[in-house]
Amino acid sequence: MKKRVAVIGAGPSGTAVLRAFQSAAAKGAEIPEIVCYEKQDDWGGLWNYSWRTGLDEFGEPVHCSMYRYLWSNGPKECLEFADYTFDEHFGRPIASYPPRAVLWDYIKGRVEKAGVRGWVRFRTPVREIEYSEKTGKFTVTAHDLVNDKLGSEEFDHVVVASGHFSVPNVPEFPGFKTFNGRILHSHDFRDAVEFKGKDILIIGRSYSAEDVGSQCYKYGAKSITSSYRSRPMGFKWPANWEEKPLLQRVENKTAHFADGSSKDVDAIILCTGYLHHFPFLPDSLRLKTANRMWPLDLYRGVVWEANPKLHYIGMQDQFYTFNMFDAQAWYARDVILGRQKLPALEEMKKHSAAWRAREETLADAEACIWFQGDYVKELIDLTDYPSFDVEAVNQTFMEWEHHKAENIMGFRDNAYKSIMTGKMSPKHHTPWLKAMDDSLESYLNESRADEAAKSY
Ligand code: FAD
Ligand code: NA7
Repeated sequence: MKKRVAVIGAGPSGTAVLRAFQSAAAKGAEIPEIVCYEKQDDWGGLWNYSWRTGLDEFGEPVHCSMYRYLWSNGPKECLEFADYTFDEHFGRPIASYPPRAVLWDYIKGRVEKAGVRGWVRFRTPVREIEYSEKTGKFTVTAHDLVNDKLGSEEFDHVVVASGHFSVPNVPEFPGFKTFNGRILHSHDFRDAVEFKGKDILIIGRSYSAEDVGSQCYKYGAKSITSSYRSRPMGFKWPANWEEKPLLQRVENKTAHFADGSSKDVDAIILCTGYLHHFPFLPDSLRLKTANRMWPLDLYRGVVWEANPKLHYIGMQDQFYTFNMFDAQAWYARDVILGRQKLPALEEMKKHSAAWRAREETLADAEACIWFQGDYVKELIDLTDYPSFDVEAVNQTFMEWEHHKAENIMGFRDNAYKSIMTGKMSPKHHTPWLKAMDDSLESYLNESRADEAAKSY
């Protein structure tokens, strides 16, 4: 009987797995039957925007953590698929920091071309996975939400690609119960216009804090105060943005900080990150980790060491995204197809420990980027994923970091060269701070591009 593989999630990681198997089949390989379970009604993962927060129409936790007006926070040249370029998708070079809708279109374009939509069961969250030592198979139980039916099926392999930026980490600070305004997590942030004219307090110092605060600034917040636990973000913020050490307590509308200062605020947005959350997995199969560059227990960042028939894609903290998920997916595919031989458990653990030891020496974002670049290189060298110049991607990340340090509200106005095609991307027709419309149509509007080229 044909082997069966279950893929959990059809976001960028899960669709990378689908494309990996399809590309092997297109080259004549015999591939297993693939069933991809996806709880949303379309593919693309976080890039598939929903206005909903909390629970959806079926009572399921809403996966979406993205918001209106979200533009890529890194250059698209760093995430480009090596087997499907932006030029191929859009028919011409486009600017470097596309809004969410544009990247969603790109992600979908590759798998639509591959013709694998039929492998996905939409609106079907996985509820439980069990492994039987006796049969050597997994039983996957999933809920067909539309027909309200639970069903179980057996699989030889499972690939977990359910993401880890969806279940919020929500700390409580003293006095939250007395706060007179709205307290929300960035997972539930949707439209910055809600905060126009308001004094906003942001907790956190990472990508969500930086970008949610920038959105609020762009759409007219009166002031932004961001409060950090470890160290400030340190960008050259606009005049109405202040960084403060950690929030100590809240009394009614007043927030008190560790340096003794205070500020009256209308809303508090917790940009305090996310939990790796896999309620469908038993202890023996469940990855338990903080958001970091090298989670343990995964050989080559992918294979569950304690049971190598189980794989995880995209579980690391991310500088590299889409093309790293591809590198992982191609590797997982080759392990499943028997093209990659796995060493003994002790060897796998030694290999992971070496990466972890290096991870612990990483001092800053630049070091993390080179680390992750080396990891991506290790994987692409092992498979037939089209090779690309990882060092050139790292260099583009370095330029991005410098552009942010120069001008945090203007870094998205820069353009970079595609590593995959060698072509320079055009500048966008409108500076990011003035571009209020985040639709695909507006972004790709060439007549506006001509106008802007004259005035840039
Ligand atoms: P996800 O995109 O989260 O997809 C996981 C999929 O699994 C979802 O479709 C979900 O519905 C499904 N799923 C979950 N549980 C189940 C279940 N039990 N059963 C069935 N299906 C399930 N990356 C960038 O490269 N550039 C950016 O600008 C950028 N901005 C970001 C902004 C925000 C606010 C966030 C939160 C993340 C951002 N990222 C960005 C990182 C993002 O994690 C990746 O781009 C990418 O979406 C990760 O893909 P994934 O498939 O691993 O996870
Ligand atoms: P991250 O990158 O995991 O960052 C979480 C942030 O939350 C980080 O700055 C933490 O502070 C902070 N944090 C967590 N708990 C607390 C408490 N209790 N008090 C104060 N601060 C806290 O998550 P993001 O949401 O920013 O980014 C996730 C993805 O979304 C990323 O890929 C982006 O592209 C978009 P610390 O730094 O440890 O001081």
